Amino acid sequence: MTLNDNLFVALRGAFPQDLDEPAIETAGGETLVYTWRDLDRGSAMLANLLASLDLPAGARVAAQTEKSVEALMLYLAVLRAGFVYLPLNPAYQGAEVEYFVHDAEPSVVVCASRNFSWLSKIAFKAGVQHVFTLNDDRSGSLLDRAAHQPDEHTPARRSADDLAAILYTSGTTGRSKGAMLSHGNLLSNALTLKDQWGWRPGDVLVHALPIFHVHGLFVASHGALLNGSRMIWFGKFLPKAVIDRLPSATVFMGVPTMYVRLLAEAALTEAACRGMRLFVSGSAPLLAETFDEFRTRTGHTLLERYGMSETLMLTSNPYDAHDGERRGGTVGFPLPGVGVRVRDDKGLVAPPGEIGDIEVKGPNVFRGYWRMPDKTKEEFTSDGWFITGDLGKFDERGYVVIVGRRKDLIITGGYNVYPAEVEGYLNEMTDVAESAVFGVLHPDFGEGVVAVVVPSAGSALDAESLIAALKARIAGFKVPKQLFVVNDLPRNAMGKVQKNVLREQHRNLFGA
Ligand code: MLC
Ligand code: AMP
Repeated sequence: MTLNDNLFVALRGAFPQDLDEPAIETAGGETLVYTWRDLDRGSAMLANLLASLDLPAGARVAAQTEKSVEALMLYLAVLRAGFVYLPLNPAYQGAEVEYFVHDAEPSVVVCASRNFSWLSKIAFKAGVQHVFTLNDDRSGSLLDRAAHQPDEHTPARRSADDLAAILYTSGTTGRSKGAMLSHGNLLSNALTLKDQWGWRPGDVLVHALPIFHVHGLFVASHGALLNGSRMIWFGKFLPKAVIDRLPSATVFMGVPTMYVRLLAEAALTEAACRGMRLFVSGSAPLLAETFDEFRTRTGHTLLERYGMSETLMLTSNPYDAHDGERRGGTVGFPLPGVGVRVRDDKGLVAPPGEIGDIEVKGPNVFRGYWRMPDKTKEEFTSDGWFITGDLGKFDERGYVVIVGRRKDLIITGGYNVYPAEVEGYLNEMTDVAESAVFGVLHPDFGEGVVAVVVPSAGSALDAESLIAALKARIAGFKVPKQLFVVNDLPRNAMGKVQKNVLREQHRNLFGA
C-alpha cells in the first residue's frame, strides 16, 4: 500500500486472507452476515455499474439513503471507481436537498424509494443524469441494475490529491459549504488513528453511528476496514440492543448523546463491558459528569477526540497509559503529523493556558470548499493554517481544551445546526418580522435548539404552528425544541441581537 493511492486499494488490502470470514453482521433487527467477499463483490458490481454510466471524470455521486451495508458498499464502490462520494442526511427535506444538488451538480443521485417522486424531480431539473433507489431492505433500482454487472473490478488509479468525497458543513452566514476531502486526507488520517488507537487482530467494532458524517463514515468504518475487523452494524442507535452486543465486541464509537443514553440503561455495567477495549467519544463536547459516570459504571475511561469535516481528526486523548492519562474536559494531544496551534487576538501563538483560535495544518486538512475559492481563502491564515472556528487552549501538560466557538453554531446530539439557516426559514414565514435561534444546555442532546420569534406589526403568531411549519420544511434535528413568540429581541448599542442574553434567559429551559 502507498499513501499515494486510491483509498479503496488500502482498505481492500486490509481484508483478511480468508474472504469468507464475516465482515459485517447486522443487529437491532434482522440479522444478516456479510462476508469480506460480499463487500468485495458488492462494491465491484456497483463500481462496474457506475463505470458503465459514462460519467465525466470527477463526477459526484450523491447518496441520501438510510443506513445499510449496501449503502456502505456504494461508498466503497464510488471510491473504487474513482468518483466523488457525497453523503446526505436522510432527514433532509426538499429545500435542503435542492441546495446540495444545485451546488454539487452530481451526475448520480441515490435515494430511498419513498423519496423518489420529489427527489427525482429536483435532481432531473438540476440536470442529474441518473437517479437510482436504494432501501435498507436490499431493494431498489441500484441493486437491481448492479446485479447484472461483473463482480470483479480493477480500482481506478487515484493519487493522494484526488477528491474522494465532499461533505457539506457550516454555513454560518447561510450557505452550506462542501468540504472537499482527498484520498490522501482520508487515508493518512485513517492510518494515524489505526496506530494511535491500537487497532489489533480480533477487534470487533459496534457501529451505531450514521454513515453520512465524518464520525461514522470515516473514523468508524475506515478504522474497522483498515484493520480487517468485523463490524456489528446497527441501522439506528438502540441503546439496549447496543449494550446486548458489547460482550461480543471490543470497540465502540459514539457522540456524547449516545453515552448519555447508554448510561440511562441499567444494563450498562462493568460486566457488560468486560470484553471491551476502547470507547471513543467525539463530535460534540463531552460533559465531565458523563465522563466520570461512565468510568464509575463500566470501569472504562472514555477516550475523547476532536475533529471536523474539514480536517478529519486533529487531536486525541492517549490510548496507551504510557503516553498519558485520558483527561476529561480535554480533547487530548495533536495527532502525530498534525499541527495544532492556538493564536490570540493579536495573531500571536498563545502560551499554554491562554485562550485563542484553534488552527490546524497537516495531511488531514481538506482541499478547500467546493467552488468557493474566496471562502476557502478566508478560512486559512496567510501562512497556510486552517482556522477551525473553535476557541481553545493548551493546558499545562499539552492537552487541548476546547472552550467555545467563534462560529455561531449549535451542536445538538452531534449534529450541527446553523442558527442563521433556521432563522432564514423562520423569517420568510408569513407574519414573522424577525427571529433569533440559539442553543441552551439539554440533558440528552447536549445543546437543544431554541427560537424566539417577533411577529410583524399587527399580527399574531402561534408557536405550535411555526414549529409544525418548520417540521414540514427542514430536517427534524434543526427544528427548535422550544419556540417563543416575543415582542422584541434584546440588542446591544450597535443593534446586534444579544444571543448571550437569550441563552442566559432560557438557561434552565430543559432542566439540564
Ligand atoms: C434526532 N433528533 C434530534 C437529533 N437526532 N434532535 C436534536 N438533535 C439530534 N441529534 C430529533 C428527531 O428529529 C426527532 O424529532 C426527535 O429528535 C427524537 O428522535 P430520536 O429517536 O430520539 O433520535 P434518534 O434517532 O435516536 O437520534 C439521536 C442520535 C442521533 C443521537 C442517535 O442524533 C445521532 O445519530 N447523532 C449522531 C450524529 C453524528 O454522527 N455526528 C457526527 C458528525 S461528524 P421528532 O420531532 O421527529 O420527534 C463531526 C466531526 C467529528 O462532528 O468530530 O466527529
Ligand atoms: P462538523 O462540521 O460536523 O464536522 O463539526 C465539527 C465541530 O464539532 C468542531 O469544529 C467542533 O466545534 C465540534 N467538535 C468535534 N469534536 C468535539 C469534541 N470532542 N469536543 C467539542 N467539540 C467537538
